[in-house]
Amino acid sequence: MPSEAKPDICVVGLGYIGLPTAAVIARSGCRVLGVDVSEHVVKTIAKGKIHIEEVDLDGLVQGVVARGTLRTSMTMEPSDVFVIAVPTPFGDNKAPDISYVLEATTNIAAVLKSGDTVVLESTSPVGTTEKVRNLIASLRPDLKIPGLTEEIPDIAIAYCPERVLPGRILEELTNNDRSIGGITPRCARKALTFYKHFVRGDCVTTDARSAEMTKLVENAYRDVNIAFANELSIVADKMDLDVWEVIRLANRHPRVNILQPGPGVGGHCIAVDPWFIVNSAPEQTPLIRTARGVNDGKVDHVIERAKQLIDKYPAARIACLGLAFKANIDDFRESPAKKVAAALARKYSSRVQIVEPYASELPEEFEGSKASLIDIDEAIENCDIFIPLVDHDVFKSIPLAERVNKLVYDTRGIWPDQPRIDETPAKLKLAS
Ligand code: SAJ
Repeated sequence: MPSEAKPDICVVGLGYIGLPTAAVIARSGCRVLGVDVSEHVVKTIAKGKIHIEEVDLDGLVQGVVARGTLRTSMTMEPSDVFVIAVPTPFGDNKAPDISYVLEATTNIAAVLKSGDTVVLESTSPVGTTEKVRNLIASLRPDLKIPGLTEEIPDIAIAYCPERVLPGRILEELTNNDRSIGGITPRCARKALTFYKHFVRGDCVTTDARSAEMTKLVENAYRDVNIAFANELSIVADKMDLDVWEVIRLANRHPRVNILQPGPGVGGHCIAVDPWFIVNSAPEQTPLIRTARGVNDGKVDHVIERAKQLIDKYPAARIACLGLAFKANIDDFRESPAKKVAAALARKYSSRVQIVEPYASELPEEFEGSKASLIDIDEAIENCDIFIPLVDHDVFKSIPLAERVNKLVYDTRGIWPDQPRIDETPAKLKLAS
């Protein structure tokens, strides 16, 4: 590749991170090939369409595909830079599974040439980038491999985690700072040159293991802090305190910033990544492990409290507000709201109605239940008990006048002006 020319890029894995990354790189003027094992994904994107929802992604993908800077394929092709953005799930034993990373590496190794850079972006246990390096070394003995040669290596290998927030991915892909961990300092510099094509934030170089750990630490930090808020909310329930009021007041301290309790922690990152640390150092991680337990346990606590309320009013119709794993997105993966709503739908059948403006039908968890998906106006008209599970803006904006006659179990604290349940006037037409 001539030094002044834009490199050709291959992004492996076109999911929630890979597709936006491929599109943003293509927008910067590089020619990008997106590779995925799913024919549906490859064909959808080739038509300029998208298979996931993310703010402004549809227009961007349509544009770069139309311009020809983003192509897709199920097969790897030679390129200058390879970005691996495939899933790293974990099994029932909470052990990370890096087989997709190794499979992608095997396919990349087949087309690697001297001068290429390989960057792993998938959230990975510490040491994975070295495994990628070792696999390439075993498959391509003809190449001089970083860290394994005394000479100048033929290729560069680095780890650079994404840290974008769903709902703000395009903005954060360009503006967030990046940690770039090289197998060697030279590898980090090569990867940095690549990221500078499309990242406006600071790109900070380090070693691969530190960069891997940084990603895990960021999400474990958030998980532990959310667990603190969730534990406080369980304590407040026991002590009959308003946790939102307590947190609001405590956060006026200049060095206190407690996060928000909720029905649990969802999504594919924060509820998963802490286990990668626990798995690597089980004896040294009681806090991180306990935080996971607190956040997972919050779902059951919310289900139990909801049942206690519902059981007092056998004729009441119940509206569960929200299924998404967090506000203002249509992502229902590992959503605590979905778990709570589905458990209530199983128990209370057609008494339960679901309001989720981001869903066109109920997810499979509701199969066999008699719950139905209704809109918020219908819920205001017909339902007696409101259980906000997601803090979507559309729910937050419901004025007190429209919910003053409802019994509310507010798991997200979206309506601070709502009368407490025990203050709710007995004007509800409920057979109790
Ligand atoms: N949540 C609370 N209370 C809070 C904040 C969040 O209950 O005060 C819940 C949310 O409702 C949701 C879950 O936690 O169920 C996770 O939401 P989130 O907004 O905290 O994070 P994600 O999963 O959307 O994205 C995280 C981000 N990591 C951090 O903020 C440290 C993002 O920057 C990462 O790129 C992303 O994980 C990832 O891909 O790893």
